[in-house]
Amino acid sequence: MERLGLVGLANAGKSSLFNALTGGHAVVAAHPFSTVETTVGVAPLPDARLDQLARLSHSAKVIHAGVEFVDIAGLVAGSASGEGMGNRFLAGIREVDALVLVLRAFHDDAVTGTDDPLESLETLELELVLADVASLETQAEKRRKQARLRKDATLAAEADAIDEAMAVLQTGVPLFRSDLAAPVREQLRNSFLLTNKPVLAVVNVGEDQLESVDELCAPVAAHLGSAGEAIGVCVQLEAEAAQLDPAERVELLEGLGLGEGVVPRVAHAAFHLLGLRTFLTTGEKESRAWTFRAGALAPECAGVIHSDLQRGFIRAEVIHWDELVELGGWQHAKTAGKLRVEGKDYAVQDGDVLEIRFNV
Ligand SMILES: Nc1nc2c(ncn2[C@@H]2O[C@H](COP(=O)(O)OP(=O)(O)OP(=O)(O)O)[C@@H](O)[C@H]2O)c(=O)[nH]1
Ligand SMILES: [Mg+2]
Repeated sequence: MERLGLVGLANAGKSSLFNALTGGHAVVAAHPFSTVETTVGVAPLPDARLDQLARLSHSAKVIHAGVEFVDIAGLVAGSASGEGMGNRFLAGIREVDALVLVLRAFHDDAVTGTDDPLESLETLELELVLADVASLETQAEKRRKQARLRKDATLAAEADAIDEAMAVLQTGVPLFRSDLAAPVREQLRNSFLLTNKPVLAVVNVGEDQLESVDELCAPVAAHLGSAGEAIGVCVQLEAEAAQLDPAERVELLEGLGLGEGVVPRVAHAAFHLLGLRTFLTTGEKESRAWTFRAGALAPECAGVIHSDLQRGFIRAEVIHWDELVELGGWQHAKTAGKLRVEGKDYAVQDGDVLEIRFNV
């Protein structure tokens, strides 16, 4: 399962965001480096489509998809060379598939550190870049030598990609914000770089800044450009809301004009950042969202439900969720001849409702 890492300077509110996302109880404290061990949790992926299907099918249970987050130790200027939690944060970041950069904007005299989100982003980028430069320095020569000894074109291409990456990193630009071509970034996969992962920024605003969220996010969004989106969240508020029961939570958030809160949007953006999609199944027993990798074919998706369904896959009956809702349910869709029959090479789409025919 792919994971996102929460990455940020000490006291940015990473653990608070983790708790808001997962309803968890990671240690939150006003002092820096309160997070020492990495904590893993699953954030539910709210899905209005699923709720509609469940009503339509009178499902006894509704099961949402989830996305995994890791709360990582905080970073300070100098982390790449071992300051603060140094290696701990580096190892934590290396193991995740995408990064959520948590940038503090809230003011609080009791909490040390900068409240300028762009400054935080620049510090973070620099530390990640320095760590990548250090790791490539040890890899470059080795890869070149291996390529020569084994007369291996793949290794030679990797060595070239390393040189290209190095040239970018040495200008202080992280790979996620560079114009390095996608195939080159793909060739760097074996180099396990920190800045070669997709990113998303969360700007952590205070309750008193709710009115100016857009202004606070703008410089971060401009800096990232097409590299990733910036979402403003009042993390502390939503972390507190996450501890309440659902009715109270909605009342609190709606009272502040936050709707269902911004955290579900973060979970969705994160899910997409990992290249993940959901297909749906619905019936009286349950309506459920299942996770698959964008581009996956029907048998692979069947295998997400159960390996037997993949092994014995015959065909899938498919309809997009909104059409199903419009037609008033599975039986109606069937009678109307609106269920498509798809075979082994059908690429499942986000929001498809499936029923798998199989035989083992
Ligand atoms: N006022 C205010 N305080 C916040 C907000 N978000 C987090 N905090 C406070 O900031 C401090 C740090 O929050 P944490 O969630 O522990 O931050 P962290 O990034 O996990 O910190 P480390 O693990 O120590 O690197 C805590 O005292 C939080 O209560 C916020 O939106 N507003
Ligand atoms: Mg923490």
